[in-house]
Amino acid sequence: MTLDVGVLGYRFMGNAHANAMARLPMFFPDAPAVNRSVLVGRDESALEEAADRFGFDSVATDWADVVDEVDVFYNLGPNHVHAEPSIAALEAGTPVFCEKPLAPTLETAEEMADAAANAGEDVPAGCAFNYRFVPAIQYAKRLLEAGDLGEIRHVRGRYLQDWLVDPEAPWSWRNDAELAGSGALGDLGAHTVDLLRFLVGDDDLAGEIDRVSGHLRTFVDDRPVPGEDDTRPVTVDDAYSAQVEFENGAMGSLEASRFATGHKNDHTIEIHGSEGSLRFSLERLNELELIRDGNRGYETILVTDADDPYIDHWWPPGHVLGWEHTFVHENYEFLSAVAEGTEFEPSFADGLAAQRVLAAIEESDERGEWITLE
Ligand code: SOE
Repeated sequence: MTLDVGVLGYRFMGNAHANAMARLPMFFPDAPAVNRSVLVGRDESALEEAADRFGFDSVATDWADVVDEVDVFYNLGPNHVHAEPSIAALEAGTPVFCEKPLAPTLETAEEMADAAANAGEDVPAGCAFNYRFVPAIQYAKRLLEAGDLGEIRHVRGRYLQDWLVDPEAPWSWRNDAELAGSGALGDLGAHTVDLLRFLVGDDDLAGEIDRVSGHLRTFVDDRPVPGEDDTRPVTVDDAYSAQVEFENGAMGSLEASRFATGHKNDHTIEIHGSEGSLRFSLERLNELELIRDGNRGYETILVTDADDPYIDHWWPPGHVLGWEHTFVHENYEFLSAVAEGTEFEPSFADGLAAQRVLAAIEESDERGEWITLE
């Protein structure tokens, strides 16, 4: 069986997912066969060029012509186009893989999760939180599930970038509340919240995030519009921080910024339990730092052994993996779920759960008080 895939979006994420699909037959021969069937976008000439480069058979300028014609629909467009095409695809019984954050607002995320629930369990609806598929993160999850860190007390997550530190950096949809929903909070904080839910969200670890106290800040209010002699207002946050409390009482602190000078894509997670600690940084994604067995300092584990998650598909031990491999792994899992008609995680329900935390952080900032999640 070959799955005909339709993909909306042909820029950064379109490139990353098309690359992943192209790698599957070579490195994951048990993955379902995939035909990169149709690439969807608005600018026809840019679309044609991308389709040629990414290996798609055809292009379309209207997603409505595509969602019920393909076996799988990927929604990799900007946040404000996540809801309508994804819901239409699910209503047509077409499985959907949608980029994060699930939606610009909590309300639209709820509508998307409802559409996924109505489509049924054999129509997977996945939210593309790719960092769950870093081998070192999956290794960390195994340790946590085995109870190696004991009772979870502290959880820290920060995601630092610096591409807006220059006040002359151009305005884009990512700076607009209508188009993006939020700024660093949704774009980067969504990844952190999802990773923490993945790692410690089980009831016998820390559980879900229960209440939050958030702080958002915009440092530069207007930015130049590319190709125009004008500026546009920035209506989203440039940075956020939050204190959170988990169901089991564990304390968390979260942070993300687009103004962290010198940090390009630095996502760091730290967890302290009664028996040990762990630390992960995306800048050293093949490594996991661990304190166990009463050690007084961190030991560094290189997560590239044959029996480490996903590594047997790639290279011999020590031959490190990179950022793009996370997309191959998530595409493998998602497309396998589609072929088998089984559930996939992270699902739209996971996307919605992350969105609830983000919305509470925003509400807390507005109201100046802790918010308890419902
Ligand atoms: C933003 O700069 C961005 O591209 C995010 O949108 C991605 O989700 C993240 O993985 C890298 O940074």
